[in-house]
Amino acid sequence: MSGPRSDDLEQTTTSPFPRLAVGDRDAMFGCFRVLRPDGAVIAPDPDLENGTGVPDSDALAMLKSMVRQRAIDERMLGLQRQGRIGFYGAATGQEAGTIAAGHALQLRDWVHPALREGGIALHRGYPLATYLAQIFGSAADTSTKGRQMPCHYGSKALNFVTLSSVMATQMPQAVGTAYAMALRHAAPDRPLCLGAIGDGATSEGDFHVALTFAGVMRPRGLGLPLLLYVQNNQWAISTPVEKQTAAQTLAAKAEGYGLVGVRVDGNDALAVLRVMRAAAEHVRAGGVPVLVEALTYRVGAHSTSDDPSRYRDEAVTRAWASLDPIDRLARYLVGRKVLAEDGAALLRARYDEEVRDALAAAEAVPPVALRTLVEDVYAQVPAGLERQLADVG
Ligand SMILES: Cc1ncc(C[n+]2csc(CCOP(=O)(O)OP(=O)(O)O)c2C)c(N)n1
Ligand SMILES: [Mg+2]
Repeated sequence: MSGPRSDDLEQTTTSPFPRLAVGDRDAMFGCFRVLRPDGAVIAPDPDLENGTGVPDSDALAMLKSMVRQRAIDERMLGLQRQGRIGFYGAATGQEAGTIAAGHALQLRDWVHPALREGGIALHRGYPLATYLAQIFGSAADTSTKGRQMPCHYGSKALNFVTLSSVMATQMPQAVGTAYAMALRHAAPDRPLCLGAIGDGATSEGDFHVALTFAGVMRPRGLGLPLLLYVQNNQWAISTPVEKQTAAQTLAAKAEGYGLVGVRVDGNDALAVLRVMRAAAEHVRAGGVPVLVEALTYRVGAHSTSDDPSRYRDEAVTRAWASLDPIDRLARYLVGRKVLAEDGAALLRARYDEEVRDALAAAEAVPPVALRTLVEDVYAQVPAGLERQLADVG
């Protein structure tokens, strides 16, 4: 495990489908990127809007959701430490990889998330009150009725499918959803499905099953409208990515299954958006599914049940934290005069207030009713269970 190297920061390519990096394993930035960490555009393209191909309205919308997500995540970590919630998995440092991937989608598209993609649901309009209710498992938890761990959001209206805790199970499910879209809709403008996964879960059998099916299922002779999205934050709890694979990159795995693989700087929202939009257009039209690896770093703990200082060098973490995706995008927008110097701080203050108010309301909602334990399971609740419910009042 090594930190980011300054000479690598200059590496770039202007193609949204770059050749995969085949250099040494330390060439961590052998991937598509648009912005330098200071927010400057690496290679402005005169043929593209703003030289980046990203309209200011898109960049600003992403920044807002990224700042909001960090405000929510930091508050949730604090709540867990106070014993007010049981568990939380934050996306701190991965906000670009999460929000920009979501921003590239349309509302008719489907999402099968992993642990850190709740921000995509929020970005699609999932109410903060419902998000908090799911975390509390309160009576207002319309997603999962208090039956799931926190961070297992779901919304039928938003085509956002509840995560199963068992790692990688969402990937074959995502292939199935994409297959359904291919059967129901005609190219070149089909709804697509995004299946998200972490680096560690790429070692699970389900990931490989999903890639096999993603390649060989070709209804009507076309590829599935499927984007497989790996947020490579370089850790799976205490296991580093080097222990998950001997491949040069995770994107490289795509080739062996007949898919397209792309590696992108996951801390660069503009780069992620560009790659995901290009990939989305490609798969809507019937091209082979695309596996996108977003290279980032888990700057925080795996979850509230983890202490990373016990197994990794936090100097590396600090180096990655200095490549903060929010700072990078905010500096770019300040440079474009779309955002004031203190714009990101003002947004943060606004979202802190929103979270505080939403939290006060969410904590006032009672827990999910005990009777819901047997609902949705039996047409006729067995007498023994009715007696038990009566016993506990
Ligand atoms: C099949 C299975 N094994 C183990 C776990 C416990 N577990 C939960 S998350 C996780 C690590 C996930 O790492 P990664 O896929 O890199 O995602 P990240 O948490 O880094 O976003 C593990 C081992 C699980 N949920 N399911
Ligand atoms: Mg990981």
